[in-house]
Amino acid sequence: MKLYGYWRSSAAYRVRIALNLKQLDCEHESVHLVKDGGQQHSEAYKSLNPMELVPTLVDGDFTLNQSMAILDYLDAKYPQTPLLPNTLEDNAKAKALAFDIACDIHPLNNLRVLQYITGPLGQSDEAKVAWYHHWIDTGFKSLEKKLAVTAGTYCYGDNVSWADICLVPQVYNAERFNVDMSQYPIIQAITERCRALPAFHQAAPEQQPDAV
Ligand SMILES: N[C@@H](CCC(=O)N[C@@H](CS)C(=O)NCC(=O)O)C(=O)O
Repeated sequence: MKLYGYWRSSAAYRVRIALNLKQLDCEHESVHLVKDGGQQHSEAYKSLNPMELVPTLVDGDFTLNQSMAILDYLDAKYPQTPLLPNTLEDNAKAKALAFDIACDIHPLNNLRVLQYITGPLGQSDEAKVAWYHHWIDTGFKSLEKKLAVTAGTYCYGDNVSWADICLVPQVYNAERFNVDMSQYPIIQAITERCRALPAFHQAAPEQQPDAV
């Protein structure tokens, strides 16, 4: 298997955590999201993933984008260390937490969105940072309320799930933008417990060979 990703990409970070939890061997190919105007826009990468976003997983002759679809694929193909609870309701609830982050928080603060704010929309860096903080705070405040009900050791009970796999990269991203994480004590505590696990630690951006 080969994963096209980038050290700082939250979505690629999710897949790296899942690969580590399942102890799967995978080659990593860096797609630099800033260099050369963004290598995700190169013809070579576009032929692999027309969405021009990372990650993309290649498994033999099978190519797949979308980190959550990749998690689903890995969970189905390699069922060791399941990444979701197995009862219907718990499974759906853990997925909903993951989608709160992956669908409703992450896309608003993606690189191309922030670049559009300061580029074509002509807004200042201060406005971009205000946008970032607003959407993180909106998302994390709501998430904190949900986690007060669902969390055990991790986001949903005492087993790592997709929710944790989405949470830790989102927190890493928020820290880069100097969000004060002490405002969200449950998120902060879960993140610390996840970071203590080797699968999360080894997937961290600063552990990647393309980290600068
Ligand atoms: N929903 C997609 C999101 C992918 C995504 O937004 N990737 C970001 C990095 S986290 C990216 O490639 N950004 C490049 C850009 O914005 O130009 C997924 O989960 O895979």
